[in-house]
Amino acid sequence: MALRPILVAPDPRLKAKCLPVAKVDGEVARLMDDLLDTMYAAPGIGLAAPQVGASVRVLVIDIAKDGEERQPLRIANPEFVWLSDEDRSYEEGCLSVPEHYAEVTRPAALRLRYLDHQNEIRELDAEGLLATVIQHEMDHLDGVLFIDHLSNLKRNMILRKLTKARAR
Ligand code: GNR
Ligand code: NI
Repeated sequence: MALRPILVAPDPRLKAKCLPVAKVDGEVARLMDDLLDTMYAAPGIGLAAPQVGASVRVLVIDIAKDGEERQPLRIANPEFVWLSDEDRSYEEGCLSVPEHYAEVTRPAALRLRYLDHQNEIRELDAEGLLATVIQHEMDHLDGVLFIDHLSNLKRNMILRKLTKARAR
């Protein structure tokens, strides 16, 4: 069990394009477990490696509700196999953009291919909240935050507030 500090925007480490892992070995599996511990403690429903300063294509998700059994997803090197033409809009937040929320429109459903914590190739079909969070986390691996989907005006307003809040 290890918690890692979560980086807050604007931080250049959140803008980097992350590299794939060569394979999911013990070190990557440990990173996945640290990400889950950090995500549950926050609390959040997803967390990507760059949010704790690790520039690799690794992320975790658990959208189970409070009181329900945990359903952790440990994901490395994810790729979209399919994205729906249909979109959906959802009010997103981000642990790296604390206390700000905005509607983001993305494909409503998808199929994902990835490596799990045992380095096995897996595929997953997702819709609804899970599809939204998968895309939010995969954006992080390319240095993209949900505020990058907003107008320049809205994004700059949020970034200015985060910079001011940090100075305190
Ligand atoms: O905890 C989180 N909630 C959330 C809500 C709507 C859309 C996306 C998310 S992900 C976020 C955690 C986070 O920042 N992951 O990168
Ligand atoms: Ni996020």
